[in-house]
Amino acid sequence: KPPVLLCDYRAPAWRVTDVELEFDLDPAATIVAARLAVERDPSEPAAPLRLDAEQLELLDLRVDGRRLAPEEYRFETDALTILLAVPRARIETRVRIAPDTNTALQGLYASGGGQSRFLLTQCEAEGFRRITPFPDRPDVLARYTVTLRADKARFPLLLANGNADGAGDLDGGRHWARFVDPHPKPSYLFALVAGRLESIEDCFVTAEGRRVRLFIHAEPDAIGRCGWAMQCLKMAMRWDEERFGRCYDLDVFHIVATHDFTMGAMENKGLNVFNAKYLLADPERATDDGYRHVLAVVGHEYFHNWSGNRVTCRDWFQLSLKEGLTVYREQEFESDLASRTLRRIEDVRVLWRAQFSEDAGPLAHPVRPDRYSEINNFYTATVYEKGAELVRMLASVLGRDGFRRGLDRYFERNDGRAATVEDFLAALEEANDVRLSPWLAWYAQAGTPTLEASERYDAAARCYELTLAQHTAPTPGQPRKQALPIPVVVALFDERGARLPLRLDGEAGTAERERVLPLLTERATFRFVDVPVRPVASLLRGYSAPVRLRWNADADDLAVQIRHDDDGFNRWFAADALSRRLFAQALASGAPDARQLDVWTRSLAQALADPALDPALVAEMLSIADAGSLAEGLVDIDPDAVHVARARVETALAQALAAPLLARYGELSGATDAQAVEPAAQARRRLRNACLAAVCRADPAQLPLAAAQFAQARNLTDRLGALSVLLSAQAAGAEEALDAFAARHAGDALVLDQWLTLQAVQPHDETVEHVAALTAHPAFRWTNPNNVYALVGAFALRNPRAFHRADGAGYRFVADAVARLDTLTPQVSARLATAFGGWRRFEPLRRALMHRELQRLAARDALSPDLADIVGRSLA
Ligand code: HT7
Ligand code: ZN
Repeated sequence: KPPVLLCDYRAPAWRVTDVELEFDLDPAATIVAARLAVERDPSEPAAPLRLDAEQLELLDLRVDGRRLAPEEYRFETDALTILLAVPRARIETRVRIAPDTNTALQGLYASGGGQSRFLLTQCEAEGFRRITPFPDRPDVLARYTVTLRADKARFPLLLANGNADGAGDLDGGRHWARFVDPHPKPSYLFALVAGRLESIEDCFVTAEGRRVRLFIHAEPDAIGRCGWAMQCLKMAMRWDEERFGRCYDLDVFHIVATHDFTMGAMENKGLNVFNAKYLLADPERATDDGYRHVLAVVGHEYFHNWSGNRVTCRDWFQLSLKEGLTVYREQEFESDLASRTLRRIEDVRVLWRAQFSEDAGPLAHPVRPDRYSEINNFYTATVYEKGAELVRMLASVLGRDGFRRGLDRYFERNDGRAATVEDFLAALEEANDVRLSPWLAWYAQAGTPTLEASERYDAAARCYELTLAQHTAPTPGQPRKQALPIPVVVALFDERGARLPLRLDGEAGTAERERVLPLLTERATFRFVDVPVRPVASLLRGYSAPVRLRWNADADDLAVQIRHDDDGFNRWFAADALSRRLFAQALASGAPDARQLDVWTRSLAQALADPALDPALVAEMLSIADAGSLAEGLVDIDPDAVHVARARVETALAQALAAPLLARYGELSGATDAQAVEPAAQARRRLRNACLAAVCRADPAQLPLAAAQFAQARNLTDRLGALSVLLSAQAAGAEEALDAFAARHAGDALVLDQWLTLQAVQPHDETVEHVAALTAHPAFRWTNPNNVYALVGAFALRNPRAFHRADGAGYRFVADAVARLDTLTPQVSARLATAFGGWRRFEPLRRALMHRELQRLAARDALSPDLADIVGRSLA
């Protein structure tokens, strides 16, 4: 189908003010009756009423009570168009849909099995049109009243958005429930759930005095694992009040868990639906990362109540307006409640791995794309992660209070409206009396800017000059790039880590510990005066802009930063920069430079020995970037060579630090908090597992330590950490450990997904055959997106060595999986196909093999629009 263009946006010709929906729920055949109050925009006197409609069987159609004759409407594969001469009307439709056979997981579908099979919806982005004919676009906001009817024994729980407005019994063992949502909303926020679920309840009193009933609903075997999520929800509600002044606005808030979901969760008004993976947690069955993800995702969906629901997007081009802003709010939430430094490191790792590589390939697009063929393919790292970085930059430029003022203005101005990026910037501008229009270029321009830094110190003049230059390489459809505003946060230190003044030539002194250098043009030189000694510059502190920093800093200077920088993120950033340099040397000449290797390992030895340093930060410093991230920016990539060079650097570190790593492992093993989940306990486990991995890498004779940890583990983090070491070393007993793990966790889908992933990411020659065999395991179903991502997704996107096996077996396996999934869940198939997106950056043999698989996919009959879009753009 032809792409949708941002420049073609037109306000809707018809508005819907009120919607009444009645559902007769049945998994095989559900009847949906809709009554829409529609009003014509007076400036569109000739426009017919176009209602999106997909996969619906139309049973009845009336306007103002009169059944329409065939010549008065058109019912096509994607729309119901009605020719209306009046300025307003009441449209009534009745359609039939089949939730049971809906494996696309968009619209109304069924989840779970047996007794607890239940019905639920997923409408973002364009799923509502698979439920009822409707102008399914985010700028049509309406008030909804929803009545659900179903068999009471099979579906005792009935839920829809908003406050409950009556319920009762019906003949034939059926019952009904009605819900009224007082807040006008776009159709993508509609939701219903019906089934036999169990519930936990709590309560929250908002700062405005509203008493809100909180519920989490899950299948019977899962309800016992929802306590942590409930705590997270209450923390999120309080935090949004305190940090951003945002209160909840209904009398009830529901969360429902499902194992059948294509994404993480969905922020439907007052009725969030969660992938069980991001809701369930207990010490036996969730890792520390799992606990933190629940905190982050529960927060994220809750924060959407304002950034997305109360103020929504005018069109899908503005997706980052809600997603980038909400990811930023989620990041701040976790940073305030747990470790700011750790969250920042993790976010930057994701940005580099997922977003920079997206920006470097054929799927590159701006944070606000200007065209799309299939909107589902734009829920990307660029829209989410880079979008959050843009909000972060704006927040740093305006300062904490200024940003809060601006955001208050944005919510106040746009409450109940569908807004644009321009509305967001205008509110920030007005509240702070600044000009932010240059920032629009960040939203419109794809590609990762490279920031080149060079320095010169003049001892006689006590002057330090820092020159910054930016450049962005062309991306598809954008051959020429403009300079962007880049806030570069800097601090200067002497070689013992004491701060040096930050006075720029011509300025009065400043006592600030760091300052922002605004790079607004292609190149600028900043001249610091009164600098008594050659400084060590700490650049881009806290990762103040999403750029690729090119700076040939002296290795000893990086060591000073690793030891002394008071920005934890930049300590890690310096360690990471040094490890990347060693990797590049190993790749180019077979071995890292001995002196720089020594500088690096000695700095990390000091970090390891420092009892005052957060163990989680030390663990991150010891964990060098994954192969995908290291290869980012390379051309003619040979994945085997990348693997070998990375392994050399990793082994060199492990061997140099073998004794202190073993000692620290021993110290941390004495901890008595195996089941504690607070950040300090998690940090200790993180470091302990990093030490174990390195110790066993340095000396396989230490593998019994891993076997012992596996046998004695009292939490999932330690058990999986040990199993991972045994598998990657292909240790004797690894197979038995795998089997023991599967037996212990039999029947627990989420834990078995981690078991599948652990096997899928092993960089061994035979992994592809092993993964293919695992698709026949009872724990794996092709129709379950969590299973598919855990096994096939992990293999394709997180195991470059095996995916890129030189005989092309990895590519064939993934392309076959993509083809198979396309007939089931196109969204998942399209996402997996992005594994081929970087094909042009590989050495000729791999390039040809990947290209062939893309062509094989392109040649298939009846590709879904989702997959056709990814394959088409990848080949263009
Ligand atoms: N806003 C939600 C997006 C989402 C989604 C999009 C397309 C297809 C299925 C989906 N499930 C959820 C998730 C979020 O960012 O909060
Ligand atoms: Zn979101």
